[in-house]
Amino acid sequence: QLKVLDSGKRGTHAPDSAAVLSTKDAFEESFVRHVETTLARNMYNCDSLAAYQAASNTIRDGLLIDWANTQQKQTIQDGKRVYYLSLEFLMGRAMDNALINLKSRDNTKQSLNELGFNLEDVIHQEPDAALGNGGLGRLAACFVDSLSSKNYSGWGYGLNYQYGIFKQKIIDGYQVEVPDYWLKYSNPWEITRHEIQIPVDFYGYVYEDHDPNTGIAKKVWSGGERVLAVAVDFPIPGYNTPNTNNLRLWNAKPTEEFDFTKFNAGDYQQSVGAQQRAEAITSVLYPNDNFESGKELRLKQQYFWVAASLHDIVRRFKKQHKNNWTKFPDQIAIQLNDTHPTLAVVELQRILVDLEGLEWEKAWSIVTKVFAYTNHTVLPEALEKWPVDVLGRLLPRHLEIIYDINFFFLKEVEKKFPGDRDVLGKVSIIEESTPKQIRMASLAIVGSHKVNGVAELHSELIKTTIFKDFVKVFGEDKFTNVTNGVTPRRWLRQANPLLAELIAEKLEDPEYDYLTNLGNLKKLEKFVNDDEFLKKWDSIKFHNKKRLADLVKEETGIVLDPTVLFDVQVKRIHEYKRQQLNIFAVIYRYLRIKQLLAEGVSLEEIKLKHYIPKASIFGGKAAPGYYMAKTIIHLVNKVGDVVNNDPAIGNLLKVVFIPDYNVSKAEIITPASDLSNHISTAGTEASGTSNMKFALNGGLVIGTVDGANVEITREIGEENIFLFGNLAESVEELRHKHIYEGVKIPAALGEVFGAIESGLFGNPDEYRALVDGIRYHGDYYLVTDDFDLFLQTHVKLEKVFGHHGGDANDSDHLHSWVKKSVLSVANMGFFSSDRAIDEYAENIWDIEPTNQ
Ligand code: CJB
Repeated sequence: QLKVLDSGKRGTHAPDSAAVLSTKDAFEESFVRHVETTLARNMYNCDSLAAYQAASNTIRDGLLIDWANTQQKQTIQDGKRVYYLSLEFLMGRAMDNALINLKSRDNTKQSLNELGFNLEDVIHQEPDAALGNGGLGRLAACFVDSLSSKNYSGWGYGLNYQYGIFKQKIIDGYQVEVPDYWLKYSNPWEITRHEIQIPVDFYGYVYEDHDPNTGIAKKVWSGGERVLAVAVDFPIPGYNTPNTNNLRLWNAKPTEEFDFTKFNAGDYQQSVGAQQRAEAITSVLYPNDNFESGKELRLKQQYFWVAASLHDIVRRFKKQHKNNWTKFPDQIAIQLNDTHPTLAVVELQRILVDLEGLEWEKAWSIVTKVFAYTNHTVLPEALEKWPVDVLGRLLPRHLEIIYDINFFFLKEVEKKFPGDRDVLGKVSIIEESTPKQIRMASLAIVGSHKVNGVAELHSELIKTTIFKDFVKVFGEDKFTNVTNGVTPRRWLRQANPLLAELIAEKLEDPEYDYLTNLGNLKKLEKFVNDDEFLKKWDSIKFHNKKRLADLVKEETGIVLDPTVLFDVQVKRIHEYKRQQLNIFAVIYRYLRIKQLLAEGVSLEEIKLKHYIPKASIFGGKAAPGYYMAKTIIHLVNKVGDVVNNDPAIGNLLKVVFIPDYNVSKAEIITPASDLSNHISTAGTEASGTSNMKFALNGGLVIGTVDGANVEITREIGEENIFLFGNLAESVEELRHKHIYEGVKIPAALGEVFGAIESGLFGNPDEYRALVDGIRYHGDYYLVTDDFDLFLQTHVKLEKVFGHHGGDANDSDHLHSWVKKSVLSVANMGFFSSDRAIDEYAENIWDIEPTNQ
């Protein structure tokens, strides 16, 4: 089968994607063919949606050629491959990204023009693939892009949810969730592999049997419910390389068995019940970020996904290497993206011991060489635990194996710390609570050879807090750091084409090679005193701000003046991310402006002496069950209603909540920000990745000393970022103080609370929990401790921004703010996800790029 390439006619196929995508004739011919055959329409009856479908099918044809060649090449080279297991892949739109990576954007744009379409309109027809909640899922999407772009052999494995993250509507200032049925039209980017169907079992029971040949006892898992996992593949093109990896997502389908007893008894509804239950497994993404709700269906999703993925991996291995199990860790690395796929550890042990007949120790030594685990949070509410009885009912054999893993592990710990009950209790995979629970992070650590955090500060924190007892047991070396990164293809070239072009020109890099060598950005530093360059840079920001103002107008009706400071906070809404701190500061600003006006100070004078004009722009979804986050959204919207409709304020202040923040909107918002907020309570944001995207697009950052802000500061220089707030090491003490001495409300914040309680933003009862949580319940996220520091930092940074007024000749603004913007971009090379993937490859996976 591997000889296909030189086996006569069977080996004749297009050499690469270029065949369909590099000339206008080829593109147009394929486009028309797809309109007429795939879509069964004609060119006279072809709207933008049909044009999108025909264009994407054409691009897909090209991608599939590269994809097939890549798979064949990787099989022949037979090198080690990494599998990235993630319950979320927040991919966004595929078309523009594919065109950029295949370097076919210009040709496609021209071809579409000739056919009477506009590329931008066509691109906008595509729904976002929103199979993720936020940072964790978007990181996975950046990582698969980098795996392909850096020529690694690396697949993603996940679930193909029918409903991705809900769409957010804002009605009367409240978040309303609407289902995201993203597969309304057929999805041209997915290829269903009907031939790859893997049975996955649940429930049932375990009995002991004896091997008829050896007489050795073995465990058999039997009975229960069977569901089929059907593979759906998404080709992932690399940038400027034919290397095209695979993202394989699973669909759950019923087996063909059908309950005829019930059917014959006339209960048709009941007889299809099992079928419906099967499909429910992959129907919806759980909409929580940094929170585990512990629902049984979620556990079912996890096992369904890891069982299908592992059987697929093992099947592929056996095809090439038979039962040569010692080779398994030389061929395969599996990365656990958070604890969600931790059952994979147990499942591989089960496959090797129960199905392949390996001895426990031998199997376990293979398992621990294969897996590595990434931790993304220290928040206790996000750490996964499953009640023993729930897991035992769903997966009886797995529960036994977990107990065995724990038994052997604790025996080793006991040897190292004889008689130390305390350590044993702390590292045990089983928490002796009522009910007993399985600690998934502990299982992931025990089953992996490396554990990493996602930014330096976070990786240090996990070693000294949540995992400190494991450091005692395994030593420091098992714990490492890989700072996150973002793909510059999407987050610079695609989101900000004008800036990407200016950079290419300055770097004398017409092929945009810097997009895979992001360190080259450093060369921008030498233009930092070139006024012409600074003006051009600033005019691109202005253009991007107009683009965002258009979006805001369309979505909310609010008119933004693009000359004012755009102050942005877009991310999931969470108390620890502290959107409340931001909106409280906005309220304070409004109250002060009103007061100055009341004292007879004119708007012009306020602008010159007190506050520069600005727009505070918010966006982000709250988990549907997260009351406090929803309250914050409501407050932002109500503050917007008051401020934006106050004729006395003019353009001095606007407050906007952009509904339904998603990847596509982020591509418009990110390049348009002057300033973005990354203001989590120190020690709570593991890394953050939007901070990287904003800085890479020339937006300055206001942030706490948290997550990747620390490394961004190191790279770009502390004079180019606005840091404030208490440090992670003070957090514990401040929380104690709040509890034992009471919370002290700073005067400015007191005024804000007063305004809220006066009913200025509607019924104050609506905000009671938010305000009282700070005033009476310990202010867990330290809003009171950082509020004045936040205000002071604003005074400082707004001086630097100056009275820009959109005037490209404002030399103060140019030589202060814009210069910082350039220096920030010039030093962001480190935060490419290519660098992150290279670090994983070298330090964790032990894989090399493939030959192209
Ligand atoms: N993260 O998005 C999530 N969801 C979780 O449940 C846990 C963590 C985020 O992961 C990102 C990627 O590593 C981090 O940048 C971010 O700080 C973290 O909150």
